[in-house]
Amino acid sequence: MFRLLVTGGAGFIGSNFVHYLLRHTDYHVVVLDKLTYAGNPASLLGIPENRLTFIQGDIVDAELVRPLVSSVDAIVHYAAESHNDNSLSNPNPFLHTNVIGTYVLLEAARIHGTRIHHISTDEVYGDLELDDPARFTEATPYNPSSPYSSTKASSDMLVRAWARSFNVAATISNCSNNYGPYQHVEKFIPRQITNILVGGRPKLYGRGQNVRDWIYADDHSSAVHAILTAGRIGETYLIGADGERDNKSVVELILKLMGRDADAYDHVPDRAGHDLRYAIDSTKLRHELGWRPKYDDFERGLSKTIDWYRTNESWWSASKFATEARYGRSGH
Ligand code: NAD
Ligand code: TDX
Repeated sequence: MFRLLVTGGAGFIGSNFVHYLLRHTDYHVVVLDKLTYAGNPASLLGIPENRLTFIQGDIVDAELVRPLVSSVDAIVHYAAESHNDNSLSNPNPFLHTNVIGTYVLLEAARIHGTRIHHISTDEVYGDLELDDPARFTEATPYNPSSPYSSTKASSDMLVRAWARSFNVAATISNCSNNYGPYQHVEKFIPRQITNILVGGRPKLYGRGQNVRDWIYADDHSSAVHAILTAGRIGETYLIGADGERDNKSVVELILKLMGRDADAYDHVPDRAGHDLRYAIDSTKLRHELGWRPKYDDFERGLSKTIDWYRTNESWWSASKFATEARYGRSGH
């Protein structure tokens, strides 16, 4: 049986990927996750023991990582500190996990000759003007803005260097903004949905003109699996589903789908250094690997996501209070 190490498998996108593998493959998945505030073992409930081994640990711990890597056929590396706002208040864990953690995994992959797929973000390319006809491609120069995106850019550079200098069998994917079940309530879409569910109001940074390119998490998973199994070693693939929307429209759509007035939200101060627009051109992935997103209707995906938060309050309620207290202290 193919054994796959998934780092960060108790986080949002990692857990969606583990559920995807359960439905579409017969792999045995080994999840390595530190269970930071962002990791939730409840996201992996329902996965049978014969398909999943869960190990709580830090990817920076080389003594733990090396034997684990020697016991698997491949690695998909999701573990990261992932929230821009947190990186502005304390960059330190971002350096630890995103940079040193990736280095430790690459060294283990080099020593054991293990295939590794590295999960990255479109934010490494910086941002685009609202009226720029261009979108990010694999050839766009790196230009990260935040402590988060600069540590993700650093990790991508390490992967490229280990592939070239040590022939590590690596691929990289840079994906746009994900939404769907199991996303932490600190992030934009679940924050607004759960604010409404607890009787509060959505919070829009600045004027809400910033554009994000939304993809349903399950489509990200199918793309990663396609790259893992058929991608060319040493290559980078951009993943996106042509889902550009400005934040104000997204808040208004959430309010409409939840039966509230379209203007029932608050404006809060803007994020420092706030990237204006991200947009992905995923032609390479689509042409080379035949990948297509399944959830190309944002309103349908958003309705499914709202339903999920409505029916899974026990999954998110414990972290809601602490998250809003943190936002309250930063004025957001
Ligand atoms: P998340 O914050 O929901 O989950 C991160 C997971 O990593 C958590 O389970 C956490 O416990 C674990 N983790 C953190 N530090 C660790 C460490 N030192 N050792 C082991 N585990 C550790 O993040 P996410 O949104 O699911 O993002 C996953 C990956 O996808 C990240 O690499 C992120 O950069 C990338 N990405 C995210 C998005 C998005 O829209 N969320 C878009 C593109 C790329
Ligand atoms: O309450 C909010 N109000 C608001 O207007 C929050 C939390 C966010 N925003 C805005 C900021 C962004 O323009 O919404 C947009 C999305 O914000 P986030 O969910 O924090 O995502 P973003 O900063 O775009 O980064 C996300 O996509 C790329 C992920 O968190 C990253 O991990 C990924 O790399």
